[in-house]
Amino acid sequence: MTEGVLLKGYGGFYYVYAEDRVWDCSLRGRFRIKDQDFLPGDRVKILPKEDNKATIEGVEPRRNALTRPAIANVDLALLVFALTSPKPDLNLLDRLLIQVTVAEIEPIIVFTKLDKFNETTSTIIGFEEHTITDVYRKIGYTVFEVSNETGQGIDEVKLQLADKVSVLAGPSGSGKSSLFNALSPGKELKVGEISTKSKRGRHTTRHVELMVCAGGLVADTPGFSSLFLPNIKRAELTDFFPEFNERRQQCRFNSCLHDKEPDCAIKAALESGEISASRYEHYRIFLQEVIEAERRY
Ligand SMILES: Nc1nc2c(ncn2[C@@H]2O[C@H](COP(=O)(O)OP(=O)(O)OP(=O)(O)O)[C@@H](O)[C@H]2O)c(=O)[nH]1
Ligand SMILES: [Mg+2]
Ligand SMILES: [Zn+2]
Repeated sequence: MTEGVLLKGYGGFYYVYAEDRVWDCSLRGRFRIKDQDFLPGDRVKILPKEDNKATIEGVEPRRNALTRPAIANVDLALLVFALTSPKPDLNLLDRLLIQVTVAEIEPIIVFTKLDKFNETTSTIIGFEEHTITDVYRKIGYTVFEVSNETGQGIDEVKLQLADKVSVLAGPSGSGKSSLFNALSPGKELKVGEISTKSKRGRHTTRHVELMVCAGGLVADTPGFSSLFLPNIKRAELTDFFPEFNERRQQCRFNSCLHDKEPDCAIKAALESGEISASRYEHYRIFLQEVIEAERRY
């Protein structure tokens, strides 16, 4: 028996990476698990047969799992957003940061399309930050700016991936498949070029699939534009905003939710420009969502 990682599975066919190769697997007869009960990233036990064929004999409990994108046992999440177009949806980025942190997955933010980005035309975000990269670096997140076209910044991202299971997540058109191609020359995934002749639409990614890339396994995934917050309590929300968390001791009230309370250190930091307006706005939106979800239970 050999241990491996499920790369993808559909229609009764499973592809498992083990011993530096990909095995075509089927489920063992008595091992009755529906397709949707497996996720890419699942650790499975396989019994090799002839050639590269094998049967799946068992599956290990998951260390973590995401629903959007659907994948298990992830070490690293690359949150991919374009600097230019589509305009980066920072509400979605802040949601993704919460989702992966709850799942105990390390996030890395990758801003793409650096070749199209021109700082003089970009919006000034706060007093101290001039770009969204500044905002997230100041909080303490690891942020890369890359061009999938020119290759600028790609090597730095590549260094993060060895011996890990990583997932690319973000909105449609942000450049996830293009980033995968830039990280893994030779393996050309289809990207969203619109064919001007046929106008038959874009090559948008439809499946989650792990692939061997830069010394690790990386999953390209379909883009999405909305995401529910995970099940957290109102008092816990600050835990997922590191720049709020480090200041909360200075709020007058221990139970301060940094909303309408007086003498709030978070609101003071917002006014002095130390906390970004977009981060605070998203905190307020998420707070309302969390409170409404609490009421429903
Ligand atoms: N100029 C420039 N264009 C890029 C860059 N990255 C991606 N693109 C273009 O942006 C478009 C969308 O790229 P994709 O890689 O298909 O985006 P995606 O995130 O995989 O989209 P979905 O599969 O729909 O989720 C394509 O036309 C790419 O050529 C970049 O760094 N610079
Ligand atoms: Mg894609
Ligand atoms: Zn407060």
